[in-house]
Amino acid sequence: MNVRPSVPPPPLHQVTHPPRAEQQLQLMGGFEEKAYLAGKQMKPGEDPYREHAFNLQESNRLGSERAIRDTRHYRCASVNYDADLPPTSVIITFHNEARSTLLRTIKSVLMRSPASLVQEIILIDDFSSDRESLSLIQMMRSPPGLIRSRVRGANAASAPVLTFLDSHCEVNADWLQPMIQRVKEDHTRVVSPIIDVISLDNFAYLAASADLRGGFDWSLHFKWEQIPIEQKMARSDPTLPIRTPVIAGGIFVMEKNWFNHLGQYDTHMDIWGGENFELSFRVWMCGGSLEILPCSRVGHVFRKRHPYDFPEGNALTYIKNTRRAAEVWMDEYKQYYYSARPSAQGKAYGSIAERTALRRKLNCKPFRWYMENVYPELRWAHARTQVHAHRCTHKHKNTRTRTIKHISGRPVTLTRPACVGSDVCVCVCVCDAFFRVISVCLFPRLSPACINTHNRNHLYGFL
Ligand SMILES: [Mn+2]
Repeated sequence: MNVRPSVPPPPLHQVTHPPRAEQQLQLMGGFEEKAYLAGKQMKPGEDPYREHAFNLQESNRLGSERAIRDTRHYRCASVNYDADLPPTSVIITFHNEARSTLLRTIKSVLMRSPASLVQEIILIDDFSSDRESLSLIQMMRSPPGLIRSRVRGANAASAPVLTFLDSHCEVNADWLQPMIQRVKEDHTRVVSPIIDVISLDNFAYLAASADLRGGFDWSLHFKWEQIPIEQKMARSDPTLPIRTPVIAGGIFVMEKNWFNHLGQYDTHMDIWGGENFELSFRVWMCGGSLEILPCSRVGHVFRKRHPYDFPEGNALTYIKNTRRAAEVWMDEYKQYYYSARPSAQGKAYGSIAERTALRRKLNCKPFRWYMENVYPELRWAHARTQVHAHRCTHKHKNTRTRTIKHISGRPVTLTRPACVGSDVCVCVCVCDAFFRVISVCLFPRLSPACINTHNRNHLYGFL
């Protein structure tokens, strides 16, 4: 998951949630928490960030239960949910997780979920080097990688709804009901909470903005972005769901049958990364939808580096996985991915035959439909990406035309009709969806013709 920009906590009334429902903690039976935590201690003088890329000393100091601020909009507290919501299996995959963060994740689920909704918590140990069993609710070891671990957990789940949760989280008040309600109303919805920020330094719980959704650029780099202004203006009720083109991927709720029907995950993806794009494209294009629910909040420790060992290196794994997503789902638009990530061209990505067969079987819509209906804003980003990524700027001096190497590898001739009269112009090629050069922009002098070109660029979200 990526770093989510946080905002200063709003001046809400300090509603905290002390441990409640003692009977839930009995689920943990005779679990010896003290012994478990004491079983792996930091060595004196050890760098507290070394092993987990967050401040382990702070995490250990906090204990397994703590009160956190209720970061929801105040109107969320008065939303009603059905009394007969279906139960869920909470699937937590972890890889070399610190014991204190993992335990806090589990206990926050037990403390802040209605007992009737949590049928089980399934812990999947994703090949950790700390092999001591937690002997908690249900625990399995898995072949390496987040993606395969999730599939393992989903296959083991006995409840009709799956809740995937990261292993360094703290769920907030009533986090589960809004998500299960939406899935109950329409089983094709895949929903996620607003992901609050737990500081990796001092473990402060910070409210994230409620105006963000998941987006990406053509290199398939995930980013949080503002909801488009028209949608924001149309939101009369802050408790309503936010449609999102992609989910961050670490925390979401989905019906189990729908998860299986849509083909679970692409298990030929390695370790970590890119699976959220593959899942998001698949959900949208094959008849479902993705939402962020503002009345559900889950805190997550956002880290700056991975604790995973990537056998092939972090970047190569990401490229292989995203290349698989692009090849299977992006149709002719995959060329933008390759132009934004030229190094992906030669990278082996394995066979995608099974996944393309799945796409045919499910009769999924083309990526063009996704672009037009789910993420039209990506087109705007597109021109910008190309120009920045490929430096097709060129000084024009006194020649009328100039041939440059285009991102597609083909030579492109830039003409400068608007440039007549200027001594020095910088020309920028901007390309449309089919790599046709659609304009040439000029600086620093803006003749009337140049201004037209400038406006045209503006139309494409460039400049
Ligand atoms: Mn995480």
